[in-house]
Amino acid sequence: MNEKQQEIRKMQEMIEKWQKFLIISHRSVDGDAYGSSMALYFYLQSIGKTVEVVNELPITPFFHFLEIHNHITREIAGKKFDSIFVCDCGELRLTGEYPERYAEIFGNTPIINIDHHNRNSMFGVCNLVDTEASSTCELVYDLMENTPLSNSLLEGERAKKDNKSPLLLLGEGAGGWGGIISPQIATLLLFGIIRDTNCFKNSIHPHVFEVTSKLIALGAEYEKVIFHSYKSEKLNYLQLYGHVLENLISLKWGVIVGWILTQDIFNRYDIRENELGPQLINEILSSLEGTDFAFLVKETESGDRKLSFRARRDGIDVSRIAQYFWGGGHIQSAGAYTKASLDEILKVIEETDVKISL
Ligand SMILES: [Mn+2]
Repeated sequence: MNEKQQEIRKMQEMIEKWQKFLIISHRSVDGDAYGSSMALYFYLQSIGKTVEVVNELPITPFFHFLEIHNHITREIAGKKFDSIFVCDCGELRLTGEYPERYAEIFGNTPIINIDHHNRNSMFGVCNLVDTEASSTCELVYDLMENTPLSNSLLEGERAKKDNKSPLLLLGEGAGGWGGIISPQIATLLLFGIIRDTNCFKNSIHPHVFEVTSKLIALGAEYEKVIFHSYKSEKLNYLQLYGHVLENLISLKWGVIVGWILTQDIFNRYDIRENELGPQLINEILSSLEGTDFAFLVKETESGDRKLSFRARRDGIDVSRIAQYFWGGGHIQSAGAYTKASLDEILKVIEETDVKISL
């Protein structure tokens, strides 16, 4: 049994033993964080557990098609949990203010850590961390697939459908406590994989396609995910893209490019800062010739700055730049919140590029 299988086994024992779970992911939630958290949420409910998902920021319209907004809470004061799942988070502090604000909960409750970031501080009592995985959703799938269905669920499914039901791809035959991957859960997991791989352009290995294939067999709504991710851009967003291309900041002869979006610009295009996802920076970076590193600075409504960094070439570790601003992320994709001035931000980006020897 390898290390990953051991952690999955440990996690299964914890899920079986405990009843009340809290699920949290990073503060600035992306598709993989929502996909993995909500898939776990519906899965744990299906096996009779009590579950809450918490996030301090309201869900943005981009995620509304997933129909998960009524299932996310912001308030956990005075509540008790047997265990906390932290999804898609390299460090506990990236979940936002909850660990500090509810120190009595976070300090006294065992944490289960599921993640694929390269800098994970292994803060859980159980750490399913695989830096080779495309996404946390892929790992959540691995957990579910390797958990046998309970006999009663298995029989119930057999009674409803014939033996060829795709549900029985999972956990066939072994008596246990596991639940079923419903089409809704499959859609959430597929969404996370598609978002984190930027539609199968990054972090690709054979297992990603195996998992994707099984999720589609289980009823994941592939077309719906693609439509909402890549085929439904609003005109004002495309006009903002036009502004961004016109006002590109080029450093080091175009090896580094970036954009600064102030509240004035968001107002001009009638877009709220938190509605603009990483799509913009990903798309431009992946199509520009000769550019290895892109950054985006967004001014938030409270006047802070939200930073996103993306690298395309091996050897550039943008998570180090994010860490300077107390953020985190992957080697090629990282972010941070900061009160630093624009001058300081640009200076750090320019200086860091020397250290990473562009
Ligand atoms: Mn992720």
